[in-house]
Amino acid sequence: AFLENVVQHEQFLTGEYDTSFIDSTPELFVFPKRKDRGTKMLTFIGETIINGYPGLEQEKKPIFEKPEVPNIKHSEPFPNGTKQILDEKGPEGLAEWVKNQKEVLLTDTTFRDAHQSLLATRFRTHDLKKIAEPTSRLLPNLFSSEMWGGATFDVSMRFLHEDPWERLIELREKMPNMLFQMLLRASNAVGYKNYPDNVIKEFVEKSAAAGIDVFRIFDSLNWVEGMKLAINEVREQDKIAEASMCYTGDILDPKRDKYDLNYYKNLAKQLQDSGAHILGIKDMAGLLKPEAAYQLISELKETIDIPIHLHTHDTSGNGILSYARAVEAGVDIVDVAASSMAGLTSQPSANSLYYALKGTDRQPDIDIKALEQLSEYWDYTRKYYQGFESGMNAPHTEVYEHEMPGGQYSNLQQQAKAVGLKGRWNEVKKMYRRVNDMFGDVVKVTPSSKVVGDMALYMVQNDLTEDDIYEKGENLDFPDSVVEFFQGFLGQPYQGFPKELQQIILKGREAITHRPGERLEPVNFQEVKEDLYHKLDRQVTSHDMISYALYPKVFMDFERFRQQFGDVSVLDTPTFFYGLRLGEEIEVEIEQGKTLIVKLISISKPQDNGNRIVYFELNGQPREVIIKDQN
Ligand code: 3PY
Ligand code: ZN
Repeated sequence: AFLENVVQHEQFLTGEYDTSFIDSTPELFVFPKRKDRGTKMLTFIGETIINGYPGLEQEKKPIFEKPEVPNIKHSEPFPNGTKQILDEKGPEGLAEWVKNQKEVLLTDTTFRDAHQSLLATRFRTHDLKKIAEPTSRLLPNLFSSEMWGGATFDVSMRFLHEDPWERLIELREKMPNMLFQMLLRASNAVGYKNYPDNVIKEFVEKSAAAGIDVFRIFDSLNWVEGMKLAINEVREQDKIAEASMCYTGDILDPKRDKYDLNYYKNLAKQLQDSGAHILGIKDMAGLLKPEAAYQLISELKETIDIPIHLHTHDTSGNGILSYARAVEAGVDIVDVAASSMAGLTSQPSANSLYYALKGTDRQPDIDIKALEQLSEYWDYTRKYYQGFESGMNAPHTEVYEHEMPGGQYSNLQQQAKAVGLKGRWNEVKKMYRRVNDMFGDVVKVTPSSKVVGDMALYMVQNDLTEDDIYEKGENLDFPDSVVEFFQGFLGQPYQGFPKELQQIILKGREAITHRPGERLEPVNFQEVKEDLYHKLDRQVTSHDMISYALYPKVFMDFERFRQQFGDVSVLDTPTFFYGLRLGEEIEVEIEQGKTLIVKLISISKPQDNGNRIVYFELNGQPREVIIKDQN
């Protein structure tokens, strides 16, 4: 194995080596572990058959119809799209181009926010990959595809056991003409807390290099101070900084005067002055009512010069009308999803908007037939993920009351289930709003929304009322996220923290008012690299280092999972979630041109120690794995 390593080493191959080569090249001593990908995969499938996929209740594998992928000619050159405009004209040139378009432009969120908001972010790369190239070829006029960031980074490692960077790189290859957009939580990157400045910079730099063009940057408290570093770094990379303000409250309600029209106008000006190429309006819960959308966009058009990109969630059912009014007021770009992945907690439907604007000169310029075909693919594929549906199946105007972000709804519901509050979801929603008011009416979006959610769960779980908090607060152990929020570790809320509650929660701990990232110890990436090299016993990429810096435990668990079960991203989704039926046979392409044929033959009864033997055929040969039955 040593000799093999030497003769395959790229430095050896280039001929540029001398006698110190062996001493200075420690990786020559890292030998590939005996890789038996077949056994690893069978162990994972066996595990799923016997013990199920965590979080899915249904045990029997449903029969799914196979989604149809639209026919495209792979050999033809890709039509040019917005990616080519950015590469040619740069971010300012692109922003100018956007302003000059008559029709409203569309961002397709199906690859990210739509499934984050409908299916707890569970869409796998396997299913995204299949529709990537057709989308790119059939809808080249889209402004962008939002396909990364937000919760996808964490969830892909934690629950899907796949590498988020691989998703980005693989999709990039299949969609060379389209701007790739990600959601960046400013100083919280794609996590739930502030990170040191150098982590944010490194993350932006590597995401840009791997293919992200448009960075939608927001701060969970609309604290511009917390966004400047990310905006600057995106500009540094010559990519598009879409600095965003989160919409909360109701500008039409004179009683909700904390966040009035002037608040948003000032914020928009500050973001433009901070270097935004585009202004994002992030209506993460879908609170922007149609008339409010009209007023807000009209006023902002008078206030700033950069294009305006509006994002909403259709929870209330008013999304299309809000967009239609925003379009009338001159919004430049809106976020939509393929119809079968649209509506409710997701974005409004692209297909519906197309028809809603018929007869106006701002109707989007897209191929509606193609869009319908693509929607059909998503429709069938969505069924694979039915176990993660939130159960909401009609418009839900109570969102105007609880104000919960679309991306949080299905996740918090899962969390509530996990802590034994399955039958008390209504109480949790009501408490969510009460906590918001106790906290001084805060912007609720990841991670501030998680803090509000954690507090609501904590109060319902412990049967605590608002009065209890003020009366018995000294003796209560508040969730860590709540304590840290009141310490200022997520930044500063507009008009500050409510002082009395802050004291009760902090119990003498100090609160900061500076930007957390600037005083956090920078991560020493060289050390991380060496540390990981020893832990993983393999070459460490810059992507590994960032994943580890952001999510050390999740990343290490993911690595251990991969060592135990191999790369499970190659499995089809029904098998990934449900395993195999007796007698079922599947083909798994483990790498290009290399396919395994797996068939489930039988399953033994549990032995005294709880172990069961699962009998397979792998490429026609009998194979068995032993799985501990956890039921
Ligand atoms: C995220 O931060 O993931 C969101 O989608 C917030 O709306
Ligand atoms: Zn959203």
